[in-house]
Amino acid sequence: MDELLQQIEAYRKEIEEYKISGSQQLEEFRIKFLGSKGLTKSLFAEMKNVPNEKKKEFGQVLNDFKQLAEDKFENAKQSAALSQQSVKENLDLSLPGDTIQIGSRHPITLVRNRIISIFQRLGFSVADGPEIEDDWHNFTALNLPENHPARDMQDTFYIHQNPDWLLRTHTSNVQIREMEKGKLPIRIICPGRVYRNETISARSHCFFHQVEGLYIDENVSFADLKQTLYFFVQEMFGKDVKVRFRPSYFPFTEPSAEMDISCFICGGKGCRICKHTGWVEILGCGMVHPKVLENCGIDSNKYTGYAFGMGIERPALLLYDVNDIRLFSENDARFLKQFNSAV
Ligand code: 2NL
Repeated sequence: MDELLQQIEAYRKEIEEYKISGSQQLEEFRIKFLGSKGLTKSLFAEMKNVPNEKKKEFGQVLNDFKQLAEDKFENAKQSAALSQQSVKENLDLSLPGDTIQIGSRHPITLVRNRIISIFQRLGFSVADGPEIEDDWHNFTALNLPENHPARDMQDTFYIHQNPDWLLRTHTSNVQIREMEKGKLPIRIICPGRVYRNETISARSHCFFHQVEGLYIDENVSFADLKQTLYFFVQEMFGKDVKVRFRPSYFPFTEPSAEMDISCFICGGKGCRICKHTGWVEILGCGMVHPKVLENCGIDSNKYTGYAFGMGIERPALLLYDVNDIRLFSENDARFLKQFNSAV
């Protein structure tokens, strides 16, 4: 009996150390340990020679042994099947993986980021605010009179009446909220999406993007505004580009101006883009109206400031030679993947 147990122990070791690679070795293993003339079978045959009182103990040892041999066989069979499968499917695991499609930035994002980074270099920080706004922050605080056409239901998307909630028509609401916080000086740039109830066409949409800027401190002058915007234009459109300011009117600035740049397509000679004038209008600006400052709790005798606002779509159309504003919001991958910049 002891001899038999020692023999079994030796077989156990042999099984544990047995290297099975390939189907031939697998079959050899099966015949040797699990076959009808195999070791397991002959060990079980020894049962009849074991004394009755030891039969139970010996049976247990035999069963464990058989289990060990079967587990080894099943595991080896499975891994053989797996490697055979990869051979069958012609899998070459050394090949490089499929390339991952890297997305591209949206053209509006590209232009917005360029505008932002130029102003950040001048000390402006980016401010953000809600797209759903109340009447005060979008209109009243900005000195927009009660009868102003922008307040008309036809011009603005109202979401709720009394109290009036609407989709902001410009990002000035962010600047109003910043001024209301009462921390001065303020030097911010406010990019964002704005909404106007306009008929959608190749040239205009009911939502578009804007960047507005605001600088408030003691002794801020129109000269500061001009110099800042001139720097911006040179960085954005090139060193040769000229600017001109034309008097204009906005209820929230006084004086107000419209800024044109010399056409960067034709260099000012006149082309289709500048309608043969040599100039392209790109933004509106002015000194913040004292009433707007007072509406936000700022002492207009002590502080002055300038503000400006520009659309992003128009320069994006010009810079990328796109002929239809609707392409920016159609999500057509064939259009979008042409802008493969990582900036
Ligand atoms: C345009 C003109 C402009 C402003 C926006 C502004 C904001 C505050 C106070 C005063 Cl809180 N002004 N913003 C000023 C002048 C012009 O935008 O044509 N934008 C596309």
